Amino acid sequence: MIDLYTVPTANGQRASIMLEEVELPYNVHVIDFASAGHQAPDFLAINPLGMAPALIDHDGPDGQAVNLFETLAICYYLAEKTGQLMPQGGVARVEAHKWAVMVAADLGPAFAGQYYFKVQVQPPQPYSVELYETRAKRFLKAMDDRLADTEFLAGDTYTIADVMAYPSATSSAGRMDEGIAEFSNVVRWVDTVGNRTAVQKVMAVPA
Ligand SMILES: N[C@@H](CCC(=O)N[C@@H](CS)C(=O)NCC(=O)O)C(=O)O
Repeated sequence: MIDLYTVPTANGQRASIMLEEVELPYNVHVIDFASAGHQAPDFLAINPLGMAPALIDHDGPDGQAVNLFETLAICYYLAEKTGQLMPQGGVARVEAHKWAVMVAADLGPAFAGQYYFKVQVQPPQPYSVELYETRAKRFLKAMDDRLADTEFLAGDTYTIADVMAYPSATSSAGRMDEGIAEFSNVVRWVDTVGNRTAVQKVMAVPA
């Protein structure tokens, strides 16, 4: 059994979509940020960074329990554990790595900055919002160009790269005034990915 510790944000959605896709049973524990649940000693024992999502797999390698944090590490782990959503070799595997890391290292952090200066800080800081939204759009443009040539980010098949990117292109990009309208290939891909049962189940949970 897996225990998932999460919040209904883009990062939480990535972990939940991955768990739904690979069809492993899991319990959900929502971290209460308002009461600093992410800084509580019992949660820091699972994720010493004090961030959600995190999980415990009580049936990890060699039957031992393992704790995991960092959304991308969670996706890689579940892909390896189940043999799903990560091509075993070839160009598609390289592409899946590349685009999944792009979300974790570039697109996700750009939207995290945008969220901080547009939603969390009062009053919002337009200069900083523009800085982060300009960065996010640069990365969305790269995705758009890629998706002009391929159905999914890694190529012909749906992979962890799509799981990582979908919440950014929907939940996070929804905070931009024009959304993703200018990225027509991303719009087409959002439609395709958004029709998956696992994705619909997760995205129905209010964020
Ligand atoms: N790089 C981390 C980022 C996780 C993250 O920023 N989580 C937010 C919630 S969406 C959080 O826990 N923030 C609390 C904090 O930074 O103190 C990941 O990919 O899991």
